[in-house]
Amino acid sequence: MKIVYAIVSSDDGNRVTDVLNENHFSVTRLATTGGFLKKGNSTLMVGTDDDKVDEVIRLIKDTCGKRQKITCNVPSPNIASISSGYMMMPMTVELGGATIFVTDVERFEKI
Ligand code: 2BA
Repeated sequence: MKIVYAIVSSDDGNRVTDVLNENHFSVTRLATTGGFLKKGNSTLMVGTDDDKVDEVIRLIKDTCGKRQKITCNVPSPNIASISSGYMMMPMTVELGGATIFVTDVERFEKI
């Protein structure tokens, strides 16, 4: 047996938990904080058979993989708008991604 730890963005935490549950994987989701950015993220713990680990990682990747989004909420530092101070500029930002650890489980019991 293995345990998969997946650190994902808080935005993706709900969705990936639902997807794993729908595919019959048990999940424990922890509210965690990244040590570098000090921002909230989610850590999922998924205990599963060795031969299911690749499926867990594929589901996480399909749901939380890195993707790009165009946002228009970024004020341009250079162009002052005549009416409201700043002009909003479209900008492409990268979302998602997951950091995954897989470890052996020495013993597993439900009592
Ligand atoms: P990622 O490498 O994608 O890491 C995202 C989050 O995953 C991290 O949040 C941390 O919570 C967890 N994580 C990543 N690698 C880990 C490991 N080896 N052990 C335990 N947890 C791990 P943050 O620590 O807030 O980092 C956010 C992003 O800042 C990182 O994205 C990376 O791009 C950057 N970063 C992290 N540490 C850095 C450092 N010392 N110098 C420069 N950039 C750093």
